[in-house]
Amino acid sequence: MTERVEGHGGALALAALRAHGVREMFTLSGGHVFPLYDAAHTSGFPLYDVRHEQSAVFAAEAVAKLQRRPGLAVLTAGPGVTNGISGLTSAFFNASPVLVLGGRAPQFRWGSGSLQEMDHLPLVAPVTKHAETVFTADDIPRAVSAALTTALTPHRGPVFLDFPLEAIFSVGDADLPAPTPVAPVEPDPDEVTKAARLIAAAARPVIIAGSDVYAGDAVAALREAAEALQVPVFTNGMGRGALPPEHPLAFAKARRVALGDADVVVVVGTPLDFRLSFGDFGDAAVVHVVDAPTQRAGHVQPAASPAGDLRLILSAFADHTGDRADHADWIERLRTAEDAARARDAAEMAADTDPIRPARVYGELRRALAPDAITIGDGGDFVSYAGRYLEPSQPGTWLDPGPYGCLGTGMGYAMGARVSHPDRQVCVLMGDGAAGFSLMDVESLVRQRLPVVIVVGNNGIWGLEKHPMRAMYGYDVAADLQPELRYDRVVEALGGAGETVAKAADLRPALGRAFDAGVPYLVNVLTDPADAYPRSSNLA
Ligand SMILES: Cc1ncc(C[n+]2csc(CCOP(=O)(O)OP(=O)(O)O)c2C)c(N)n1
Ligand SMILES: [Mg+2]
Repeated sequence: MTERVEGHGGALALAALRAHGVREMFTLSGGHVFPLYDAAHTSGFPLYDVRHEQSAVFAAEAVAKLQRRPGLAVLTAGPGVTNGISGLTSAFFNASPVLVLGGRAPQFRWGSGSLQEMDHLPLVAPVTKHAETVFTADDIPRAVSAALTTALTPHRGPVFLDFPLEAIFSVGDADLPAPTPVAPVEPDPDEVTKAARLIAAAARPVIIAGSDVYAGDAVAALREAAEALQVPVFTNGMGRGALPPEHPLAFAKARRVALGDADVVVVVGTPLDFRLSFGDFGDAAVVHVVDAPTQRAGHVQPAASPAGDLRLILSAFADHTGDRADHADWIERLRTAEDAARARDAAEMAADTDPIRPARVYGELRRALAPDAITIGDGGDFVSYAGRYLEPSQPGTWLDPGPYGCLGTGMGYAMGARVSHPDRQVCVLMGDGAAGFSLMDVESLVRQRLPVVIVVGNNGIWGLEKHPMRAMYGYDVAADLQPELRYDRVVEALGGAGETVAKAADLRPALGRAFDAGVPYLVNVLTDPADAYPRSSNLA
């Protein structure tokens, strides 16, 4: 059944967007996209605006990541689109179903030098699953509908359309294509059985579950597989919290022992990239479970690599009926390592030092955060500490920038998170360096009544760069920021509130005030610049 729609290009686009479950747009004003605003305004479709296009795309990405539905950013022609490219690229690396709609200079005088005239497609094509210029109003519903289906089809990712001025401003009519449900990709059963046998027969297996497990709604299937085969589970990205921290198979801190001694490492729904030593786990056999054949690693030869719907693959693992090795001793060994590391972490999180150590900030935050709080990391070392000390207890609550590692996601992700979950705590953990990329968008949050808590780890440096540079050269340049800068006053000036905390004992009451404030609130924590997150190399 198709529905007939008519109106200007903006109205036609919005009809298709609504049909696909898009529920809001993030944007920064530009005349080239006015018809989309007109359609939203006249039909009561929520529209949020920002102070830099990167925040619009990051907000759309947060919606896509958290709600597993398409997120929409509308960017004006030329500089609007180019300012959104880091966001699009992040969405591409994160497999986030984001749609960016761009304005575009008029086609009828293309090449004559119209305002903001440039061809966006060559720029966005490498970081999108699909990029297209839609030349007539009549064609817009088809193009929007097809683009969204592409974005939602595993392996998911961003898509881009732009509309020349005359296409979006002119009136047309078209059939509104009914959204086609994305059919699950059937995995090759032989490859699934091969993988299941390997895991079941292993003496010391480990599962590492990543973002696609959450994105693919495979959290329950992951748990079934882990429980049925008795395999310890570690997580990263949006996979964090997939097993609650108290689950007997949930591990976070025993990773070194686990990956060092495992004989089979099962990586599910995340690439074999630098975060996982490029898939090199010594003598261990690797099973790489991916949501689409395109995601199989080209640089390693896994022992098995089933590709397809993660729910189907993990459920098949759970149903495996062949021989199974007993993993009780292995699990016990990892639990001992986990408990020892946890005790060390607990001591660090209680540290009463002056200046404050980041660990203590997280010790206090663990008390202040509700189990369903959304936490967002935007920064260097300060966020690495967050990854270590904060343990999401539910999946879909932890937003990091992903493998592209782009600083500046903070306020955009915060906006997307607040819009997605109006009743939950939203807390951004920010380096002082990272704050410079997006803090002006506190103004957008204040104006649109979207309260969030921002905790800045203010060490006065680009810590994740300064420490390695000193280690490498014996000196550093371009790595200092103003010490003890009052980022809380920036937020106050923008209509929010905040305070600076210099003593560990003051953290708890400050966080209490922040979560009660009802406006964007920045807790500016002066942390120790000597504190460097222990890592082998940040270039690895
Ligand atoms: C857009 C972007 N620019 C530069 C970098 C390189 N970079 C990674 S971490 C980092 C330092 C971050 O400093 P800060 O936010 O203050 O956190 P800290 O490490 O001091 O805790 C930089 C510059 C990046 N990842 N993204
Ligand atoms: Mg810093």
